[in-house]
Amino acid sequence: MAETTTKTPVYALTREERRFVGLHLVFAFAALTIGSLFGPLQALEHAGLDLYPTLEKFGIQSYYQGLTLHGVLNALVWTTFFITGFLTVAIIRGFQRRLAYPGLNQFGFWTMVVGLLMAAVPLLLNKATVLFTFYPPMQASTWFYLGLTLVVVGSWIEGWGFYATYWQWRKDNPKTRTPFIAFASLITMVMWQIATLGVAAEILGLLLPWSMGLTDGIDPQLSRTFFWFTGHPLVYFWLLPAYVSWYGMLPKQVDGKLFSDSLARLAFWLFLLLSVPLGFHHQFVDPGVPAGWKYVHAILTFSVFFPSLLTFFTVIASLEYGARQRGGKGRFGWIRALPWSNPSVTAQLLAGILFVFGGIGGLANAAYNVNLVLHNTAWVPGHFHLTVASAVTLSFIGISFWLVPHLTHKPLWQPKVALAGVWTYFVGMLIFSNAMHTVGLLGAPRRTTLGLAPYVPAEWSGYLWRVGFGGSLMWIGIMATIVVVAVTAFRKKELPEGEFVDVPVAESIEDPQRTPVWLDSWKPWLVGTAVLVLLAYGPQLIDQIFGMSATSPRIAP
Ligand code: HAS
Ligand code: CU
Repeated sequence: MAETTTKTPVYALTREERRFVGLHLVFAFAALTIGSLFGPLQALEHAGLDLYPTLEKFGIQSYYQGLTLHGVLNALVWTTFFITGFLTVAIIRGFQRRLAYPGLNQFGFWTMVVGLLMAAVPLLLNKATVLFTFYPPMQASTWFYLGLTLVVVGSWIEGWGFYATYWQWRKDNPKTRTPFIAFASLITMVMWQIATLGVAAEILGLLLPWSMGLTDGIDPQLSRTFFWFTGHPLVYFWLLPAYVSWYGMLPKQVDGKLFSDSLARLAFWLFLLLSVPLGFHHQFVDPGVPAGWKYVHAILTFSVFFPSLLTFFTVIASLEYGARQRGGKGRFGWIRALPWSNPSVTAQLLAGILFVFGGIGGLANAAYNVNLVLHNTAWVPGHFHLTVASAVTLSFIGISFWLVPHLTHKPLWQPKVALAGVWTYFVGMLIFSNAMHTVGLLGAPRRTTLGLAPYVPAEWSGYLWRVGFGGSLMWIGIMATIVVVAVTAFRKKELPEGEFVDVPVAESIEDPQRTPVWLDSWKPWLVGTAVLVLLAYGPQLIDQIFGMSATSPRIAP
């Protein structure tokens, strides 16, 4: 069985709310479908089979245009649309009340859509082939920057709608602990709104005027500093919604309970505190950032490792609790008692397993001297496919396996195909990411066509072949899951009259009311976050802004 149905949902979303969230998923899955098409093309190119020339008649003019579409659609669009939709469900179901201003949330969503369309045109016309990090002095069309800005602003507006809903709920429930899934969603949104101040400054202050011809040159160093102010916490904006599910929903799906409400809340507060002030770990090789500041950000990066360790412990303890309720025995034997036949659960378990490797690789990245060896090599995409393309994307796919039946009142189509899809993706990812890490250590650069390059040493070829093979398997796996989700959404068959798929909301073993008040109050954490961000970034931002040298000429595709 793929999803548990119930006769009386605790709190049901209205038809309009379901439709509204569903629209988010339509855009999210459309982006994932198109974005994923380029994955195997890049992987096969590395293996020596370059299919890009055949795409020229469809307007895709280069490997780099394909890579840009892949990164922007998968890493930016799929995630942001899925997350805003999923968090809307978590807010409504968590607070068990309607959105305070549904019109505001709708306005936010349509702003995102307009932004997406605005950015899509230059992307498809090869006028924004600047990869998903859009580093200057590569220059994209003004419409690309404007579009991205609108997507971010739209997501902020949806966030304001969440805050208003929280304030209404708080007025009615002054003494109750914030329901966990809503609480964690709010922190995710607040973190995102602080984080995106960097890219807002970069686009509005530097890139837009430059692309409009109002300024002659650009300062790549300052742009990169602004970009990574956002770019690092962006990865936690992707990760935290998966954590909302791992802590707040997955335990329920395995017949268990959240092991510790306090630890779960502490992990989310630590992410608010520590996500932003460590972007220099992406700039270890930048000559314009002094070594001392790189050191500070490296230390802070090792600190943000801890909330993920807390998560590792708490989530596995919750899973074990559930598995033992289901009759699981033995030190590790309980793992077999988890409901592996449920594709939603399996997708998230496999996401977690891959994330163990992704997390360890992250630590290697964060060590300055090791980073000098792996920076800008294939190791880095190896790392982020285990994180954003595994921990995050596989979790979102798993969530969709109950969320789409929840929204449409239709049973999941072919749970077995769904299972086969997530396992295929998992195996493909193991092969692909392992090969990318290793060939990266051997010196293979990232973001470069490799297959036909004359300098490729013979020792890379076995790994590059595995990149191609693993990447193709991943594509087959992800397509199978997308087909399952799409057929479920548009099939005729409905659930039996009076049955629903409820949002799985896990109870906690300890009563949340006993969780200390400081783990449910915003002020100390917000003040702490502001202070830490100012300390870690303030002096460098002042230095770089006052020392700005906007002299770099543009490179346009
Ligand atoms: Fe990273 C580069 C450091 C996490 C994404 N990262 C990237 C880039 C991306 C990315 C996209 O310090 C490339 C950007 C670009 O284009 O240039 N990263 C880290 C560290 C962590 C980390 C220390 N990264 C992520 C996450 C991402 C992500 C999460 C996306 C979602 N990363 C770096 C650094 C670079 C970098 C440098 C720059 C590299 C360079 O030179 O360019 C940590 O947060 C990781 C902590 C994670 C763990 C894992 C805990 C495990 C858990 C699983 C539990 C298991 C379960 C399963 C539930 C410690 C929680 C149980 C199953 C059963 C069956 C029982
Ligand atoms: Cu980072």
